[in-house]
Amino acid sequence: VVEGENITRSQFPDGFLFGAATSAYQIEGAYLEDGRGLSNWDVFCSTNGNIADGGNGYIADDAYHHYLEDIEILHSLGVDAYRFSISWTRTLPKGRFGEVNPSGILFYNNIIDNLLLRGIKPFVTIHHFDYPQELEAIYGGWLSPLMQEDFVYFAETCFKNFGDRVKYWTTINEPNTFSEMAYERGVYPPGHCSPPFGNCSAGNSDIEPLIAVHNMMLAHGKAVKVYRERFQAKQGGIIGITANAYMYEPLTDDEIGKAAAERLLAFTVAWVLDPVVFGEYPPEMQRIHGKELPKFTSEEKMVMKDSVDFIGINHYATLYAKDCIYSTCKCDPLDSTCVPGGDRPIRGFASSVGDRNGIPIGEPTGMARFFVVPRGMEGMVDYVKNRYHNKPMFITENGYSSPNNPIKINEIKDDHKRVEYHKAYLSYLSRAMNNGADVRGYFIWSLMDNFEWNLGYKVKFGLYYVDHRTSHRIPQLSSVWYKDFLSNNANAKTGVLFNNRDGIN
Ligand code: GBH
Repeated sequence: VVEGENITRSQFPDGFLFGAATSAYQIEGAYLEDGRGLSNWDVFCSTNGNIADGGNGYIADDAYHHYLEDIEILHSLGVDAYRFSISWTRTLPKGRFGEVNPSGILFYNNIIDNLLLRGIKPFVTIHHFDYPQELEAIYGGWLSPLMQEDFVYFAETCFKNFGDRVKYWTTINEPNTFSEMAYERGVYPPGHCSPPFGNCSAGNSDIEPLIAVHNMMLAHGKAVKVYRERFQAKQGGIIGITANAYMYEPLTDDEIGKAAAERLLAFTVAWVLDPVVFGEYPPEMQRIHGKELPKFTSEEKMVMKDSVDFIGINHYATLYAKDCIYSTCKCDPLDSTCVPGGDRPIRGFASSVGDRNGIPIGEPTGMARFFVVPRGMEGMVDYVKNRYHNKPMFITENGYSSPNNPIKINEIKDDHKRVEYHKAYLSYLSRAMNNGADVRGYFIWSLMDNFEWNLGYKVKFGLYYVDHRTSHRIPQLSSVWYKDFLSNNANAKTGVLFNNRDGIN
């Protein structure tokens, strides 16, 4: 890719935050230590077959014991900010049905204080997919409206304990992803699914994903209300939400194709962003869903409307949108990039596919469907800019997963493709900003390889490789590049082969 060859930090405005991101369950480990409670993921991982290679987050990157080292690494990279999440079960082991765990509070205080000592701004996700199993057992997690109060209590606990020093909050990471994976595909806990996905023991309707998002939306809105009424003036921070945001391009260059792409964007990105800006679900969804889409009462609308100071965008890849109104969306069983079920209302009668006439939309990566399409960054930022009147945005995740193909083993050792990816995506981000998009920061997913949910440790996004025998963090070429980029020395040689990872064949 030549697209990003000349990108430098100086092309971004002063005060723009460059950072790296992680989440609690994916890195911390120490799942039984110091009073932490069991989470939905701990339990889900204990059932054979749920996670690739029988993986789990019980030790993960052992960041619970290595956080000081991680902060030194962040400092050596020269990042402005670190995006991490708070483990709900470490701070409130039984949600609002138990005590606050002092060791959990201490752990995050230590992280925050040490980051600040190193001049790194904490950028905190309150909830990133993991919650107390207690809440799943008592009333079925996000399917219950009661979960809203649990989240508000958790968020309040965070504001109260950490808000004097944390100036950037996001409430919930990717409600759209969690809903799809947990209640439609059945691959995240609690493993509910709906046809045509899998043969789950529980769940079986297209309604569950809609209900889960509805409860997450209201939980967000109510937590932001608490922040604004009781903390924001005193603490002076800003608060937002983060959406998973694939860009969709029309599979066919006609009106039908364009409409399919618009529908897919509305049914994924706007599904969770329209409510926090306009106080309502996208008109596109309201039209198609008729009565099954939950509604906000007029009081709830007031809570939801303008409930973000900024929009967080997790953007990795672009797919084609295939119309399923005028043509059938049945998948070729050999096409691993086609998402079946596009002919259902919940996906807006559109399916997302990775190729056109057998030609992939971009280079494949280690993660299925994460094709490298740098222009998609500009497309997504423009979409959010136009739809939401240029609300301030942060790119809260953008990252490249190494191909996990033994034939390409050299690429795993020398991640120059990750470097090319970031340069190219950053140059399209800079183009969007030159055209007026108000983007305030950019976080690389991820600081280090970590527990990639249902995919276990198979897929690696890290600037650092983690040797799980020793928990050593080993720099990749991309970490050298990022450091040079951040010190505005982007022309520094990044062609050196970093070949110091033994144990990989
Ligand atoms: C983000 O999700 C998450 O916020 C983060 O925790 C995660 O580590 C990161 O991206 C990388 O994936 O092969 O069918 O199991 C992005 C959206 C949705 C992408 C689920 C991967 C798995 C598809 N993710 N998808 S599958």
